[in-house]
Amino acid sequence: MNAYINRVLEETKKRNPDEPEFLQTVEEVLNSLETVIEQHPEYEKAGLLERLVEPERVIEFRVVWTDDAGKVNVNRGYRVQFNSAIGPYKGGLRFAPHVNLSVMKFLGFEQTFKNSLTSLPMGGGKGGSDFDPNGKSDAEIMRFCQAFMTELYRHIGPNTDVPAGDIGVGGREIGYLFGQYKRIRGAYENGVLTGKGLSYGGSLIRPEATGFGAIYYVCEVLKHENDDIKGKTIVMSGFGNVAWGIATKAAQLGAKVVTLSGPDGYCYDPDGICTQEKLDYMLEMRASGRNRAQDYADKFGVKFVPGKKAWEVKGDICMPAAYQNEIRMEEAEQIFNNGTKYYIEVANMPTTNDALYYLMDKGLIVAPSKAVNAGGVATSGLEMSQNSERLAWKAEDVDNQLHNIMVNIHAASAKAAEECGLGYNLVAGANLAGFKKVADAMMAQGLV
Ligand code: 2IT
Repeated sequence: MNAYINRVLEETKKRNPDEPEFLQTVEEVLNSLETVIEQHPEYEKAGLLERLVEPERVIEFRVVWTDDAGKVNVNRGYRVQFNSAIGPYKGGLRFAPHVNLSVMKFLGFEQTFKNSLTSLPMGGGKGGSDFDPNGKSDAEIMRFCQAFMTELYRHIGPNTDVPAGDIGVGGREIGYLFGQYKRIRGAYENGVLTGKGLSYGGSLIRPEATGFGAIYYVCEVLKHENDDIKGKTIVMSGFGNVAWGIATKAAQLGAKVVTLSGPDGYCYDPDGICTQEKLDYMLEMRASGRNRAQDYADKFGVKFVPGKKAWEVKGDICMPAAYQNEIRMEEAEQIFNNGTKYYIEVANMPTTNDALYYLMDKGLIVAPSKAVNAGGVATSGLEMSQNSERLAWKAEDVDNQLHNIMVNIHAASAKAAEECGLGYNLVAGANLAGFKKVADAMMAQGLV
């Protein structure tokens, strides 16, 4: 291992002892950069990696809101403004009990590389709160969003930092957040948030974009392997917005997603989540706030396996689309033993590093989330363009651009790895390709 990378890794560990998720992603990314760091000794002189792993700014704030019973509640809000070398900070807001500084920083760091990969001018940021939206009334969600934005508004703007949704933050929450931002700012700046409703500046295809983009990326991988998506069986986790987009596009292309999962267990639907009724029901399940996968099995009379993960089911393609670190060594071994050929990460960092390297060593084709799920933020970038033009593009035009972006991300990643002598290594390739633009911009802008 390169001495400079090693030193930065050691220093990062020392400075952030309580941030395991953040250290995990830093390790994974820096491990890929050896060749390029050796080719550019000027990076070390400029302290490039030390700067890259330190967020430009971390904001933590108190969020006070009153629940329907009149009880006062306090949550912690975050916005990590990680890197603005190539554009305003851009990245989602996550509302979930597992949110903490380590999770926010890992997501912000990943976002920096992901956004660079899209080829659009967006820096990396992430935010959220340890607020749990499950089981909350609509009025409670609104009051929480208003309280959250009452602090956040002073840190964001269409040219500064543009948040969006993530786990626990969908169209409804973005609406409440935007309403409060507009009220406080006293100006109609709809470019401040993406994932908006169509009536106030949202983009067609944004809700579908992450899942559609993931399947477009899968198609590029299959093309590279002289294979075809038609007839493929996909084993997937999660049942949120991203999972819905995956199932929808897979069904359109003649593949079938046979599982979905939640905190309660997984459903196995051998016919595939292919009909409009099933796909629509996924959206209902998410909107219900019950956070229960079993509802799908009850509704369609398919098997539900309580307390288990879907990875015991055999399929051609595995697509974890739930949350971070759901694939550890045990699940990775199961996926390998099932004869899976393609392991396509979708959720941000769904795989522990040991499990990730294990699957690569075992010869599976492994695709990293920061490339596979980049269609979501890319389409947010397209929403920003429409807002600044004061125009709304047709669905077909947005979808075509999304498709092109995903084709380019795959091609750029494959090429970057190939050029470093790593072969068809999409994991290293995404890191290398994402790094290049950010590094060039940071070098050009001096010591900031
Ligand atoms: O993880 C992600 O890329 C997102 N949650 C979407 C971010 C965005 O700004 O659309």
